Amino acid sequence: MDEDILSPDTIRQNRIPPGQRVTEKWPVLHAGRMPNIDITAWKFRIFGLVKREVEFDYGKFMALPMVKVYSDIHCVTGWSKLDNHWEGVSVNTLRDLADVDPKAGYAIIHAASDFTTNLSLNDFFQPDILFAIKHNDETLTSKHGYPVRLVVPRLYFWKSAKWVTGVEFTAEDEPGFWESRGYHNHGDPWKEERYSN
Ligand SMILES: Nc1nc2c(c(=O)[nH]1)N[C@H]1C(S)=C(S)[C@@H](COP(=O)(O)O)O[C@H]1N2
Ligand SMILES: [Mo]
Repeated sequence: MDEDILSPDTIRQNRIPPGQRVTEKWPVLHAGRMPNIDITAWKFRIFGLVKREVEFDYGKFMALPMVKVYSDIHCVTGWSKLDNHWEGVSVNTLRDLADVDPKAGYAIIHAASDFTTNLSLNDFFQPDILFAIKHNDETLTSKHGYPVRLVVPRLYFWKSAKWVTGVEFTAEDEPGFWESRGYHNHGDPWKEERYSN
C-alpha cells in the first residue's frame, strides 16, 4: 500500500472555509433517486480524447493499484466533515493507462442516471484526487456512492460524483448537472465559489 497522501487543506492552521460549519455526521445528498447498481454489469470507462480507450469491470477495477488519501469535505450547503480516510484508484493511474491526448483540457465525470460533473485537467490531475472504493476502512455504502465515487477534496463536494461510470476527456468544458443548475463552474470553498451569477 502506498503512503497516505495528505490533502493540503488538512495541514492548514484553520481548516474551516468561510461560511462552513463542522459536522461529525455524514449527510447524504443527491439529485433524484439512488440508483440500483448491478455489480455484475457495472463498467468504468475512460473515453474521449485518449490514445487508448479503457474499460474495467468490477474485478478489474478492484485489481488496480490503490492509494490512501486523507482529506476534508466541504459541502456547498454549509457542512464540512473533517478527517476522512479514503482508499481507491489515483487519477494518475488512470491517466497512464488511457494515455490522455495533449489536446484534452477537461475531464467530464459520468455517473449513474446521467449525472455529470466537469473539472479542468489542472483541477483533476492532483495527487489527492481519487476514485474511492472505501471510506474510513469500510467499503462505500450505496448511499455514499458504492461501488466507486470520485473524491475532489479541494472543491465543494458536489464535484465528488457518486456511482461513477466513467471519465470522458474533452477539449471543451461541459458544465455538469449542478454546474448547469446554478452552482459555480469551479467551486473553490476557500473563495466561496458557491453559485454562478
Ligand atoms: N451521482 C451523483 N453524485 C453526486 C450528486 C448527485 O446528485 N449524483 N450530488 C453531489 C452533491 S451535491 C453532494 S453534496 C455529494 C454528497 O455526497 P454524500 O451523499 O456522500 O455526502 O455528492 C455529490 N455527488
Ligand atoms: Mo451538495
